Amino acid sequence: MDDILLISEVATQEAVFWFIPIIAWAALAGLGSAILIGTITSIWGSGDHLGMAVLGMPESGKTTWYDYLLKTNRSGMHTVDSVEIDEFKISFSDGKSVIVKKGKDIGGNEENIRIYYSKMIEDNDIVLFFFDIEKYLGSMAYERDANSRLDFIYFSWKEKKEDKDPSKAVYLIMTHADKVSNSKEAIEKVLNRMRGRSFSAITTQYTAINMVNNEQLEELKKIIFRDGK
Ligand SMILES: Nc1nc2c(ncn2[C@@H]2O[C@H](COP(=O)(O)OP(=O)(O)OP(=O)(O)O)[C@@H](O)[C@H]2O)c(=O)[nH]1
Ligand SMILES: [Mg+2]
Repeated sequence: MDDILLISEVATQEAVFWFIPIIAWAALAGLGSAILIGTITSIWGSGDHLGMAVLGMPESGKTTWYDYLLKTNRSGMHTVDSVEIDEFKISFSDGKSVIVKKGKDIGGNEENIRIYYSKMIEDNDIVLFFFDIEKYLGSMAYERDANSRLDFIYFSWKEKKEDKDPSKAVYLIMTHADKVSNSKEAIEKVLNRMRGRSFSAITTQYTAINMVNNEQLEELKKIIFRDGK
């Protein structure tokens, strides 16, 4: 995998500054496997309560993400319907913390779109949309399915949260980055395919990640939950 961090051209000045420490950290750590990052910026201050909607495709790493945050071990077992997740606290070594509100780990099956998406979007502050980058690039049916879910997310957000900018709240988590030979190219291909779509406004915050690599998970955790200022 590449050892570069990809910063989107649309990054704001502030976001670029925020990424400098991450790049330096990755360089220092000599990570040959640093995750690729778009303009993901954390907007959370210490002690904030955050509502996180974890949505996405089947077998895309949603439960793996919760497993990492909660130190549980449920991934790989197809989440049936949904599992309630109690409020939990994420603490960092410098004493800062974020409280993640009570939520749900839902299965990626299609029926769950109708059952849960709308309400979860309404109830939460951020949406993490998980999909397998290798499958997105390799299967038209998968690409179409992921796109229609993103379309649904974008329009639900606009409808329920008119005043809040979805481009700052939705994160594309492109998993299985270890399955593609060149993550940077793969991410560009995905973004190119998404450009011009109705939901393109929610494609500015993205990352490609190998979800079975704890260093990368830790990096993503910091990016999403840490106050970047
Ligand atoms: N190699 C690799 N495996 C991954 C990655 N992300 C998830 N997996 C594996 O993919 C399988 C499915 O992961 P889950 O976290 O259970 O997926 P999910 O999105 O919760 O799936 P459903 O609950 O069925 O919708 C597990 O065996 C994970 O270890 C990744 O980035 N790379
Ligand atoms: Mg699951």
